[in-house]
Amino acid sequence: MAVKDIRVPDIGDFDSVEIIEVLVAPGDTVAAEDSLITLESDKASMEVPAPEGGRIVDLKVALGDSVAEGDVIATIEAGEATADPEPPAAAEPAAPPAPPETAPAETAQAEPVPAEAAAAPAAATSGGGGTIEITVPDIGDFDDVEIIEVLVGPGDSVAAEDSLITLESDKASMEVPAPQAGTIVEMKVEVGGRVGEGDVIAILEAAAPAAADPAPPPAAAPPAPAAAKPAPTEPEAPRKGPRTPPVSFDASRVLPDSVPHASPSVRRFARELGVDLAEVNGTGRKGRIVKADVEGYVKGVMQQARRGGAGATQAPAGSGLSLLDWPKVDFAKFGEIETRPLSRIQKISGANLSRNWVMIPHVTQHDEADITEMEAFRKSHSEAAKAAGYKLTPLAFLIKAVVAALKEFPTFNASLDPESESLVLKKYFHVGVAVDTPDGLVVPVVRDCDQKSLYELASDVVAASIKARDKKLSPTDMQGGCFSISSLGGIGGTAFTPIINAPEVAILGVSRSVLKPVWNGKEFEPRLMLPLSLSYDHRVIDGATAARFTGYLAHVLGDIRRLLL
Ligand code: CAO
Repeated sequence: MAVKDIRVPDIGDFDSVEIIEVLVAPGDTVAAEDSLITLESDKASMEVPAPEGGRIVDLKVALGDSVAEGDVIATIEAGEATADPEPPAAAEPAAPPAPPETAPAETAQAEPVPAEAAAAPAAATSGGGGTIEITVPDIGDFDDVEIIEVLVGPGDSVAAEDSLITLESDKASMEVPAPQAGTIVEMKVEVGGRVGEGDVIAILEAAAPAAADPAPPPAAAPPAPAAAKPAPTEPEAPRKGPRTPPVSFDASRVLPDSVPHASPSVRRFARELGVDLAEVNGTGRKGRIVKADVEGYVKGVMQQARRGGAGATQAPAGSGLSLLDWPKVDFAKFGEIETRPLSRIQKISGANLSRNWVMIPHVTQHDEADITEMEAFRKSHSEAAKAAGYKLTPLAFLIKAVVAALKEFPTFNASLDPESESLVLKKYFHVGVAVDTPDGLVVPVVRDCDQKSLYELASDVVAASIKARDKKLSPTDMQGGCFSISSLGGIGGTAFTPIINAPEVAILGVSRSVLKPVWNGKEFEPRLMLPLSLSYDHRVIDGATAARFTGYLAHVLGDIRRLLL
């Protein structure tokens, strides 16, 4: 079977365009019109299709190469169904428009049309004033192309050559630039509409020509390649080159930052998957988005949704609910600064805290417990505790009370399992205690709290906090927790919102106890009140259960004899 060369077809008057994607490899079988490579300039991209079906024998180009019309990009062994020999370069590539019969390619090569003239969209003044109709210029032999982006709106000021809309066909995308500077008065098209050469896309109030403005006024402009609604039979006198290829193989123009660079096939692929390209990071050259970037984005979203469990959802693209990039600020511009690197603990706990805050729907229930009697009991035993070598603080009582509450409300001693979409209920009682260290926050776990005395719990907390501050905690010391307590009681405050320590489903924040006048039915009595702040995962626990949980905690802390029941 004959092996034929596949050549770059007529791509207009551009003789060096970069290959940004190679879509096939030797040995691949392709059908006629399958894309083989993607070419891209600053303003347009196009795919070069196979002129016929067959097997790719050899690739003659590589990613990053520059090619021009007639260059061999591959050799193909034509398949049986496509034995009809046809010159490869003439095989109607969908992307670059073929030159009209009146403008042979040789002429084009010899006398290229200046990019400015060739690429400029048609503009026609109406009534000789400053208002101009901007029309779709010569876009080759495409007469019904979809508008995929409208980049400006009424009232926007544009400079000459600023992109106004983006058109996309099956194989190419192209932008239509402003023929001159001015203010957009009206847009005549919208996303999803279809246009052909000569269609009016916008009305522009032309800016008064400045001395330095290189754009000549419309009347003095050289005849545009496509005047507004040109009669197809009229000769285009000054133009000798080919029909202008997709508006713009003009390297002088730059895409606005908001428009992601991607080939038409990648744009189509993203659209099919409902991916907003503005949210995808491009890893291709100059930040271009390639197919693998879109795949990676989708994979990331799926993994995130799975990790977040049954209730996790992804903010729909364009909803304004997705996370923005972190603001980059040059603080030194505003005054003196000092830069201090984050500690290892801060980096690790920061990542965990932000994941937990973003992925868990937190609600915080506030309550207070009357610990007047509990404190009297604690104080009466504090000397004995000190003599035994540890400190008996309210925290040991809180751990005891939490264990009792976890037994009463088992859904608080649980974790979500996103894989099986179920709740794992634990029969053990390991309580994490948040410890503030100079390097950051850590949460060692006190194990089997249901089997320990107050003294043992107090002793374990002291041992864990010493270990934490001496940086001696091992990863296992911080694993296996069922529920956490964050006590700021020794420091101060009236209430706060602790962040749940995933995969736990709740955390108790404790603030400083305060002596308050409490009405006992007959009179106000001074009582020592302990503020409780319970954050819970609303996917697992509802508000009524949370209120009962803190009520129960207050109940047992109000009379610690209940802990014996
Ligand atoms: N109300 C009033 N006083 C309280 C109290 C409360 N709720 N809790 C503790 N105190 C008292 C203690 O009795 C002790 O008083 P004395 O010195 O007179 O005996 C003093 O405050 C200091 O207590 P402590 O902080 O040394 O001990 P603790 O058992 O209460 O806490 C620990 C231990 C490790 C939890 C604590 O040192 C710590 O690191 N807390 C910070 C936790 C944190 O940063 N949480 C925020 C995380 S963000 O979610």
